[in-house]
Amino acid sequence: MTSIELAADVVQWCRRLAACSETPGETRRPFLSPPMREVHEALAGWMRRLGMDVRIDAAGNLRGVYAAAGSAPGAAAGRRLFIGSHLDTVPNAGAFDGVLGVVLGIALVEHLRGRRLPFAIEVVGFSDEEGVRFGVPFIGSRALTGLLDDAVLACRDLGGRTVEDAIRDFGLDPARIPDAAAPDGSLGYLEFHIEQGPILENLNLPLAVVDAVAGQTRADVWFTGQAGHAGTTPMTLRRDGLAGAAVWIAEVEREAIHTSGLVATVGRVAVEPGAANVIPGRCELSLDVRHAADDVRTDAVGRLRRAAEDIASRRGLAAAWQPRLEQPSVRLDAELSSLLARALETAGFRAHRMTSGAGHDAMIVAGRMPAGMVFLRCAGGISHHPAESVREDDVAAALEAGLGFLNALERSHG
Ligand code: HGY
Ligand code: MN
Ligand code: MN
Repeated sequence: MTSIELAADVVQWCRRLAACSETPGETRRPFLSPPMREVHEALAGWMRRLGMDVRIDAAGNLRGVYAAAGSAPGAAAGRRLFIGSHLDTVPNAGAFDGVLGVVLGIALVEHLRGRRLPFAIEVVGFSDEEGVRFGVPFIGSRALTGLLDDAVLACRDLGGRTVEDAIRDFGLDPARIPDAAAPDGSLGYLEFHIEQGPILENLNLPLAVVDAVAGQTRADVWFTGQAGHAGTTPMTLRRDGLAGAAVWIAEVEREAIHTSGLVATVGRVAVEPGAANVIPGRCELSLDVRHAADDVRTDAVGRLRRAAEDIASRRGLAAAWQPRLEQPSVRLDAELSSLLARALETAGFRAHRMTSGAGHDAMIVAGRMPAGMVFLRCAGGISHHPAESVREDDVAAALEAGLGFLNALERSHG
């Protein structure tokens, strides 16, 4: 198949897998949810047809190994290149965030047309990057890097199940999590991902090489006051948890607008008891703060935490703060990124270099092996939304650049 024919296949695969969802009519596929099994079965079938050894590791990651030249398929070859991304999604997701990187990895193996390289290729579909079900992201890539610890395994979802329970519920054995770690001496990790922003579209470029991934802080914040009758309680005697939270949300937005390069989001609000004629006694919020420079981000988070306490004390409320994630910004591997940039240019594409505002598994895997990323343009920069889409010619560009990258790696490791 030509790269444009294979690209059409890739887009079709992503759109087909988008139907694997907990919710009919939208794409919603959290960590180890039933539709994840459908995705595993569909992709495993394609991988096996390409002669790959396929398994699901104890963290629910889909793992397919395309053996190196001169070694029997299935041989445990330490030297391998990982290519992958995540298979979980946010609620009401698009069809390409995460999945595209896994499908492109398998398509690149198909693009080799049976040719074996001096290193194995392991395509990995991570079980959780978004953190939607347990409030803690990167469960799959933490397992690959040996960082899936008891604190994460003990996190509970809204139904009270822990991560460990969910692994067992899926038919996996948490005791085998150490076997999920990448072997020492891995060559590196490559992640293709949609940009999830408007830069490439504005530059009219199909691809970019990602130099760094912005750090992020995630936390849950509570404002607790006193529920009461909406009709009989004078305004001066209220301790309204939601009203206090609303003042703080406006402060979160003001802080981000006035701090250059900072983005801050309150994406989830839960009000108790949640009835129209009851003054809200309690309000729980999520906070997500990102910046390329860690000190700018942590200073801003500190100011927002103090603001929550000040607002609460002025209103007779109690403020509580539960950190969920402190992820420093990560510079990706310079050598791998240069090799990727040369592969893009050899394939005829300008190698724009950029920082990612979105978090990615590459920022976790970078702690264990050299990691690199290639962004693909996405229409309108839209993501985390059903309107998410990529162009087939940009996917073909990624395949051509990816094949060039593999050939360059073959020359340097032949
Ligand atoms: O939230 C993020 O940055 C990514 O989409 N998980
Ligand atoms: Mn995402
Ligand atoms: Mn993603």
